[in-house]
Amino acid sequence: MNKLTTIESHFLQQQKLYPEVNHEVTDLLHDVAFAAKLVRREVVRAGLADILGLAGTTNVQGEEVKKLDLFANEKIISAIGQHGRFALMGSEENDSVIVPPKNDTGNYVLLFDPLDGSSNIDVNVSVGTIFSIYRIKSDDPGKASLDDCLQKGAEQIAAGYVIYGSSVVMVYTTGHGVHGFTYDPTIGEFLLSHENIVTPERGKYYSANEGSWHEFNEGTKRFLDYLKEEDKATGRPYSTRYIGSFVADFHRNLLTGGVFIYPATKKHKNGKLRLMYEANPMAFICEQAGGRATDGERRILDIQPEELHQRTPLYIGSKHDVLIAEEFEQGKR
Ligand code: AHM
Ligand code: MG
Repeated sequence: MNKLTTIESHFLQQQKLYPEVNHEVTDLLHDVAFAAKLVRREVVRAGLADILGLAGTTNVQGEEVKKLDLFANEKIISAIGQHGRFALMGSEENDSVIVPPKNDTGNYVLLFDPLDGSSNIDVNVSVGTIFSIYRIKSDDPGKASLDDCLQKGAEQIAAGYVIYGSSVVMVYTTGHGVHGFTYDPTIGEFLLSHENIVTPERGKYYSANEGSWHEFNEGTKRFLDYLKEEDKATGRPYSTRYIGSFVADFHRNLLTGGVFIYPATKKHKNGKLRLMYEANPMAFICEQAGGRATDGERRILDIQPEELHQRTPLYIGSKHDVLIAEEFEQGKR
């Protein structure tokens, strides 16, 4: 039988191998994995909301039923915030930075999207939690400010996501490869299932919301047309796969190879996805797995953020495919 590796023992292995992955960092990751278990517990029961009480109403026990994304947000803030390891937190669900209790002891900042793709929950489609960790710039956690949150993605010390799908998988990186763990509900542990994920150099899938065709610019349209042309030498046509849940689309493309695009459109002039909560953590993971992530011109991880909820166009996935997307976006093809 294979030796089982829990996520906690994997964190400790990383701690032994890499000096910058110190016990503070592994404690933070441990907190995130724990919070993910709490969110999972509710997500897998989402279909029961109709029976136990619709969101916004009271359930049979007379308790108020919260919308799952708000529930996930509150759980993550309370489960992680209470340990005093983070000076500040930022969530896609909160307009401004969150100051956790005991914030004067934490040297780190946590940015997260508690339940990405939450509009898919009612139809039983996979959703996910995405997170990103930075070290504060000053030596005094009590003085941490918005500036400590607005760091370039290249400064992340760890990032990851949890996908609540047919199984629950947590994927993370500390800058030393990308590792995936599948949750075993019988023992309540995430177990190593995808060691050192390497994404294919070139994929066979593309993921884009082509319903927005008339809102795309000419470069995006030409790129999508190119992917659909037949050319055996370059493996075209590619197949379309679009779930509309970023974590799920990203996770599939990471494992099988492919390119996900959410470009600037007439409706979403700066793209739809958030730089700090979605693009940066996934770009860090993607690059660590050998892929590429840009806004069509710039490396995502090099963008200096100006505000917490900033949006960005996003081209992410297999290196070769993202490079071609950029050439179309830049009018070179
Ligand atoms: P949300 O933050 O409102 O959940 O939106 C993010 C989601 C992503 O999960 C997904 O990639 C994208 O929106 C889909 O957008 P669209 O429906 O425009 O294709
Ligand atoms: Mg989101």
